[in-house]
Amino acid sequence: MVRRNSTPEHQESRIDHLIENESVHTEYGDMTDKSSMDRMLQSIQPDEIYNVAAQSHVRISFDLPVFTVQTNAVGVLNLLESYRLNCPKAHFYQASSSEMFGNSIDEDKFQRETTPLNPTSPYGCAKVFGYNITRHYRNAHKLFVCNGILFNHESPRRGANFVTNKVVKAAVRIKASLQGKLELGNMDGYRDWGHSKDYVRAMHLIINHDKPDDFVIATGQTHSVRELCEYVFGALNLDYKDYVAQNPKFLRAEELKYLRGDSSRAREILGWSPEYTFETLLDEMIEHWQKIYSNE
Ligand code: G4F
Repeated sequence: MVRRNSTPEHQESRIDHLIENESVHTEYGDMTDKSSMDRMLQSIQPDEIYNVAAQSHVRISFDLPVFTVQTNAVGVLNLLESYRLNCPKAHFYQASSSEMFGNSIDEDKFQRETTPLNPTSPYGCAKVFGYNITRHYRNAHKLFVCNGILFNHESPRRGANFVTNKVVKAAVRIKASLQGKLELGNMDGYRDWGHSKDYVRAMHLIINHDKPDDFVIATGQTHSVRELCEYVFGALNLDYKDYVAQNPKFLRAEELKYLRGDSSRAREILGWSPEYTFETLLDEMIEHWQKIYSNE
């Protein structure tokens, strides 16, 4: 499902290669327009529904709180209702998020399926509603619906206003003398960063498990934004301290300080484990931007 965009070239640009070989078919729809989902689900009668639609940028959710809630919370309810009424035999996956934990941490310094939800952003609050309404539809209507509680997942395809790709792109440009400095927000936040390929594999395992359930997906390792800068600039033989400055415009009204996920249940029950590490993920992203700038 794709949203209408005033520049049609941008509509499907990131999946052009799939559309060209006809392995993907798209339809116009919008999470705030239930009629668009009714039309699609009635005619397609899907086996699996993955809801990964969201206003997914946490800092921007402070600027667009109402839109974020309409899309990330009410949008989930729209889709669940349309699914319940049009194709209730399908399996349904909801993209829940580690942002829902906010600053809640278990005593052993991990977050897991039983950790209380205590969100610190409009995005996190909306995701908590999406998570709870999904569980409610499972209990009340006996539908096959599940939540993946995914920690941060990245790849070269990540938008460049998220911190991993922002840092990698800037460091490669600085190395090539195309840029002088990099401005960031809070450098002392910790995140558990994994690779999107590993996490999408987990989504498929969750939706195909023999019973509907909720699973945390995470690497179990955590690093600060400062450590991320140290690694990326270091890989290019640069010292991040010479180039990185703080700009308050990238700070958040409330910061989420520390994420580290315990994905033991997914590992034991689904047999999932990540193939990428923090280092191999970042190496792949560095190589991606180096290729782009060496061509230019
Ligand atoms: O890359 P980020 O913007 O990701 P964030 O906020 O953790 O959210 C991502 O992960 C969530 C899962 O936990 C998803 F649900 C969500 O959709 C999204 O994919 O920021 C990561 C960290 C934060 O601590 C932030 O404060 O980087 C810090 N940061 C420091 N300077 C920055 C910047 N983040 C961004 N985007 N831009 C900066 O300049």
